[in-house]
Amino acid sequence: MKKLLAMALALAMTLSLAACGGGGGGAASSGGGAASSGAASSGAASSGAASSGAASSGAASTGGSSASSGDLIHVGFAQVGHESDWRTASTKSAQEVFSAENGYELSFVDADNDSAKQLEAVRNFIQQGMDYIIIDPIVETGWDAVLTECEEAGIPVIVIDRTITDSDKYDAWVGSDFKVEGLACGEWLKAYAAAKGITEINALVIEGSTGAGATIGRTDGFKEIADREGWTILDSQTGDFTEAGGQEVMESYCQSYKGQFNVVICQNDNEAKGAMTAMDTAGVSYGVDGDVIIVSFDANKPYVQMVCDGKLNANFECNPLAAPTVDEIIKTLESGGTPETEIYVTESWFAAEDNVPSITVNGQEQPVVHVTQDVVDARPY
Ligand code: GYE
Repeated sequence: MKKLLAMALALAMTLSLAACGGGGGGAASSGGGAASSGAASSGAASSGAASSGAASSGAASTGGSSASSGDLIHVGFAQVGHESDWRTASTKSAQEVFSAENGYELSFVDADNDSAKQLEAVRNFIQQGMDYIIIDPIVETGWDAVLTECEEAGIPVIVIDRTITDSDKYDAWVGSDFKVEGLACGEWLKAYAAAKGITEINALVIEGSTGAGATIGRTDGFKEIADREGWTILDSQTGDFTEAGGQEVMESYCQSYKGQFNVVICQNDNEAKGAMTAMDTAGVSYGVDGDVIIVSFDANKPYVQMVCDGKLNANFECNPLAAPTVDEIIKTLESGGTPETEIYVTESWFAAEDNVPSITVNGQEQPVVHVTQDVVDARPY
């Protein structure tokens, strides 16, 4: 029996060692399941069960047609923009779920990270008499007037992803607890540094877009742990959630803080990619074998692969697949029911090494997934 166990262990180790080297294959099934279940937030889970169906056209089609095309439910979606891989996954999921095949007609507007354009899109949706309006708010504030107009027009509003803090005139919100993501990042870093014998943290933060709920929550959460632990945050500047922004900020950090930093916190995957390019150019090594610990948020598949390959030390998931839950909310409203007003999507934390198996966030123990190729292969986006 013991021998069998040892053999199984050896096999598992071989598989997990070989795993991130590429290929991976479908042999080992351990680990894969852990990828999408996971600890993070409370509330209802929205897994990535997006149904298939023809994706409607890409960017910026406000759809001039009236809301009454047959029996289809006409939904207007005012999306943030197309700044990141996360955003692409969010848009794709919405286009798949709100398809004609599923009983919807989708009017999709890409607001190109421009708040004025996003407000105008919502006002156009009101004019067009949409049945439902979905908003992923670029910034947290400035919403009460237009949401009042939606209310007066009798159009239910569902907010996804980023939060609105200056109005409660919407029917439901589906998204992530961004502060928990920031706290998780801090708690993981604390445990990781302890495991590695690192006693001093000098961190650089590349923030997301200014005023966005995701930026505010991640910044506050990480800072709370940094303050508690007495870490130094050398600087914190916006990279606007883009690869180019991350690269630009990191280039200037590499000059200003040469030799002074040992941690880089990127508030999304695309910024992390840009930061890596800047560090490559500046001759700064990072990741599992490097001098600098680099972490990211979002955990899109290519970036979980980077964790697997040891280029990123950790990645804190933000699940972009809200659309299936919005579909459920609309069905509830259609049948005269009252949906839950706040629904948190399920998220996991991913690390390149297995030295921090779990962390405690807000008094709740949560697993940290050690990334193998199977974990990467099981990622839904
Ligand atoms: O992290 C980033 C995107 O609002 C949570 O926006 C979202 C953020 C996500 O551009 O990649």
